[in-house]
Amino acid sequence: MKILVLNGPNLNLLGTREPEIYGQQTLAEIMQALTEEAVACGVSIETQQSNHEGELIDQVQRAGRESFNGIIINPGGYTHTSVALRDAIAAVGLPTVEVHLSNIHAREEFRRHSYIAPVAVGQICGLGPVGYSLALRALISRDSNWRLSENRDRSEKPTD
Ligand code: CA2
Repeated sequence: MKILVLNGPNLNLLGTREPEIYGQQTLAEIMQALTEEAVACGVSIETQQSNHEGELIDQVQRAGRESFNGIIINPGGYTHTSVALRDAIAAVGLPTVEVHLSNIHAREEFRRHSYIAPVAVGQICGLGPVGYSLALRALISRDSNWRLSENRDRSEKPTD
């Protein structure tokens, strides 16, 4: 199983400013811990951060082309603005979990709306870095349930 983890604009600043909102850990530390967790679960993950909308869209499209099994995305500020990123996620059709460190529903009004949520399988917010870990577990559990049902369907098919 292969999962792409995407982080959007300004998340490279984590751990340097606004620790009361986003915590003390750097993005590199959070991604390192997530990678270790994935390895322990036998899952391969690739992590990317970009401050550019088009680059994030290119990464989503690549995940589709390269047969990744799912995407974890913290789209940062593009959550609240990007129809194009939403279209890319909808177009590739990979199960995608939207993650936010802060509780976007308890902040400014403009953060309450997400263009991404309707095309994601779920949204996790307000739980800090553990949100990425929960997203990973959700995708692994979804994938193994899907594989179980595929095997069941195959074994139930009548043989000639
Ligand atoms: O809570 C989240 O994870 C957000 O996606 C973070 C975005 C924000 O626009 C979303 O509404 C919610 C902002 C990321 C900016 O990160 C910074 C980290 C440190 C210092 C300054 C910005």
